[in-house]
Amino acid sequence: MANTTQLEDFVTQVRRDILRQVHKVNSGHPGGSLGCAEFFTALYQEIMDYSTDFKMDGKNEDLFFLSNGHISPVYYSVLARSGFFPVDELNTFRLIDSRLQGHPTTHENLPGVRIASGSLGQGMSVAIGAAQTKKLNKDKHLVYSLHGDGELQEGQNWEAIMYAAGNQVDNLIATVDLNGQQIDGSTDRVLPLGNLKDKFEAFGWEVLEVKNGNNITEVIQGLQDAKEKTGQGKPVCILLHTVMGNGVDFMMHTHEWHGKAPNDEQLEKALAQNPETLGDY
Ligand SMILES: Cc1ncc(C[n+]2csc(CCOP(=O)(O)OP(=O)(O)O)c2C)c(N)n1
Ligand SMILES: [Mg+2]
Repeated sequence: MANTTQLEDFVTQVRRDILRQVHKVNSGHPGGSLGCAEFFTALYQEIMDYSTDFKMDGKNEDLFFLSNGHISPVYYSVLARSGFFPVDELNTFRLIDSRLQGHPTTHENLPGVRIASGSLGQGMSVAIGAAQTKKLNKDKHLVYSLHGDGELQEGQNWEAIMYAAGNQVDNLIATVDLNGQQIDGSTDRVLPLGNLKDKFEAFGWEVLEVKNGNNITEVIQGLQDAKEKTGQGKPVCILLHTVMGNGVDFMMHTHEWHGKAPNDEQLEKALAQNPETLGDY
C-alpha cells in the first residue's frame, strides 16, 4: 500500500503523461483524462486485484472496462505505470501501427485492454456480461467499469442498467465520471441528465457518491465503500464528481479541452503546474 503523498505523486506524473501524449501528436482527449487521473490511480494502485501477466479471459482477477474510450491517455499512462507494458511505449500514442490507438482496441493486443471502446454506450453491457460470467465460473472477483456522463445519453446504457438490476448483477461497480461536460458544452445545455442518483435507484441499483473525485483519499474510500455494497443483490454505481481538465488551471471547468491538444506554449505552462515525480518516459 502506498501512502497519500506517493499516490498524489503518481497522479501528478499521470497528468504529465496525458499532456505529453496528446501534445506530441496534436490530437487526443486531455480534459476527461485529467479529471479521471485519481480514479485510475486508485483503481490500479490500491483497489483491484489483478495480474500484469495479462490473460484475456481474466479468470480469478478483478476486471476493468473503460466505456468512454476517448480518455485513453489516462488509461494508457496508468496501465504502463502499473506494469502492463513499457512506459516509453507512451511515446507511440496515436501513431500508425502503435498498440496505443486513440481509442483502445483489442486488435493491437495491448496488455490490460479487453474491449474496444470509443463508440460510446457499449461498455456497461460488456461489464455486465463479464460479471455474469464470473458468477457462472464461481469466481468471486469483481468487475469495474467507467462511463462518461454525456455517454449516459446513449440509450443502450439504460437497457443495460435495467438488465443488471433485474438479474441481480451484484458483482459490478460501475462508475460515472460526473464532470458535467461533454464534447459540445455542459451536459445541462446539451441534454440534461436529471437526478442520476434517483434514476439509478429507480432502476434498482445501489448508489454512492464521491463528492470530490479529484481527491485520491476520497476516491479510494468511495471504491472501498462500493466494494462493501457488492454481493447484496444489487449492482453498485458510484457517481464520481470530477473536474474536467483537473490540475491544469486553464483547462479546468470547461468542455473546450474535451478533445484538443495543447500547443508548445500551453504544454509548457501545463507541465509547470505538474512537476515531474516518477520520471517522464
Ligand atoms: C456512439 C458515439 N456517439 C458519439 C461519439 C462522439 N463523442 C465522443 S466523446 C463524446 C462526448 C461524451 O461526453 P462524456 O461521456 O461526458 O465525456 P467527456 O467529454 O466528459 O470526456 C461524444 C459525443 C462517440 N464517440 N460515440
Ligand atoms: Mg462528461
